[in-house]
Amino acid sequence: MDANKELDFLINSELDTDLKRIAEKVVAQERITFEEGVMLYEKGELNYLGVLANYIRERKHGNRTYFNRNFHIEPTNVCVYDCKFCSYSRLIKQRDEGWEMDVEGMMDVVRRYDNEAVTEVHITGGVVPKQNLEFYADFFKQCKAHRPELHIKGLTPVEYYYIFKKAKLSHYEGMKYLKECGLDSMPGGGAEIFHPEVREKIAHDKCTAEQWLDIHTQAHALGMNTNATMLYGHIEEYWHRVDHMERLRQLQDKTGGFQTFIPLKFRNKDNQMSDIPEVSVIEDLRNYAIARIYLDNFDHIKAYWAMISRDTAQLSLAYGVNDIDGTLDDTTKIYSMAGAEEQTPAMSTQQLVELIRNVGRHPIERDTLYNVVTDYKDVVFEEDKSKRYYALPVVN
Ligand code: V47
Ligand code: SF4
Repeated sequence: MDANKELDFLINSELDTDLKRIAEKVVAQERITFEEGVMLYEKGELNYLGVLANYIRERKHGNRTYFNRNFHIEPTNVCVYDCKFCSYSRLIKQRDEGWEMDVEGMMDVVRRYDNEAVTEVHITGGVVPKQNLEFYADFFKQCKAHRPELHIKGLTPVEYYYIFKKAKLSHYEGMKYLKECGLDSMPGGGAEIFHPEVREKIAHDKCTAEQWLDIHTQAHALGMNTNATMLYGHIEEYWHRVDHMERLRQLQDKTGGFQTFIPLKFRNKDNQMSDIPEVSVIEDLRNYAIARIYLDNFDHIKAYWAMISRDTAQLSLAYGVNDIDGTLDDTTKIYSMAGAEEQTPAMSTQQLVELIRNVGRHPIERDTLYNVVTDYKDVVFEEDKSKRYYALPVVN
């Protein structure tokens, strides 16, 4: 059944009147309210949410599903902050258990990819005093001088708030300076849950929601695109998730600078919240679907495969997701240290293409800004001509 027919079927079925009203709004492309967002979490069953989210996804993107070729640099895992969910960082007093790169060390990582067709370096990690404004300015300049076309998606408001304050620069001045040094865009980390009721319990000492949102606002004013995340499935209630998305939706209405929303599932290994059980895959899929429905002004919803596993990433493509992130090449430890299934996260282009094709979607390699690098719809990999493992026909 196609997405339109599925939705007609749903609306004409014996649905709860509130849920039917939301389905009608989705068809009419009307925005749902905060209360309706909470209602979706409380009453929306997986199949209902999947039909709505997939309808929106196919309306926006058809079957097109994006990935990129990227690698990460995590300049340090030592951190002045103490987020309760973080399995990755070591406090300054335990810094001998961690790593702290210098600019040359970061450039060594960049040079490792000199002969590979990567398009993006994603930089994120802990916060330490010596990795200050000039440290990153120096790295961005060297990186651009070495490989101008490599897109630098670097740091989050957590790092920026700290380094701009030390450098006595406003958020706008700091972002402008680093943009001039070569910064291209900002990943979505550090958002966690915005509402202070939760934020003060899980991330009490880092930037506030207002500071996070302001730094993104300044980046957008400078013409940069950025992403946004939400760390879900711990102590927050459903309405905190809707509040989080509401703040993003409002900022997006003003600036239009967000590209992608990335829900991040709380993983509970080796952190100060390890007693909290992880949510189920069903809840992950419901959450992707509600994000797709609620964030009507975000083009892309990403399932970060390194964090939720390849299988769930595949499933998510039927629940509103249209992007699964990139090759990674085992350059990030944030999730493996928190207990993710992928202990050495790396996928080749071919593996990503097959993962997407195997659920009948249309794989496209993108750059960070969603320009098409290679459309894999009809590409046959040499070594695979004899194999027939595509479960579903790939359509547009
Ligand atoms: O802000 C830390 C999260 C984020 C845990 O923009 C955890 O393309 C779950 O933001 N369980 C950093 N999550 C990663 C990030 C990201 C990842 C992929 C793509 C993009 C993008 C951004 O990781 C942190 C925090 O929310 N995190 N520890 C944990 N135990
Ligand atoms: Fe530091 Fe980021 Fe870990 Fe928080 S989540 S402790 S800011 S590395």
